[in-house]
Amino acid sequence: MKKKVGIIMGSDSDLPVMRKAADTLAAFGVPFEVHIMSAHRTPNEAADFAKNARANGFGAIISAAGMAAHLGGVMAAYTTLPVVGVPCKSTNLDGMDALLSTVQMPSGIPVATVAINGAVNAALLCIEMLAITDDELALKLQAKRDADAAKVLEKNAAVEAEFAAFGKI
Ligand code: RP5
Repeated sequence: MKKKVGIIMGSDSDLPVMRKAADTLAAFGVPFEVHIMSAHRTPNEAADFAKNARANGFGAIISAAGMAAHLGGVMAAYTTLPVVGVPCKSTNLDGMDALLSTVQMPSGIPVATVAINGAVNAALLCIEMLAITDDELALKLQAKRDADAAKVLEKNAAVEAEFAAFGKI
């Protein structure tokens, strides 16, 4: 059976950012669940989810939180599944608070931290982890890379054509 990805966010205010992770997983046909679980408002639910995640068929967890963002660290403390942290941008410090809170984990309990609001990369990283043992998923990842590269090559051709004359002045 395919492994699921858990998208866990500290608040519904993180959902506009994290929808992109859900969309990315859906586009790759990766099963996922989305939950609001807060490390400080609903710590028991967050811990229970992480403790049981492996037995419940998850292969990786995305944790998204803003401000003093300790959700990733808490999830990682309760599971040996890989946890990918998304620092969410909030009002006062532009997400730097969440970035440092998420990325600066002490040795022993890793949280693989992506960019501020980096929901798409968080999903892609989880897909890459699942693709280690799923050749079909690996092919889909390569196809996306190829399609993205083709778009850049197309844009480059258009820009080069637009400015070609200036090289002959
Ligand atoms: C964090 O505090 C959440 O992850 C959210 O990013 C931030 C603010 O939460 P709300 O006050 O909007 O619920 O726990």
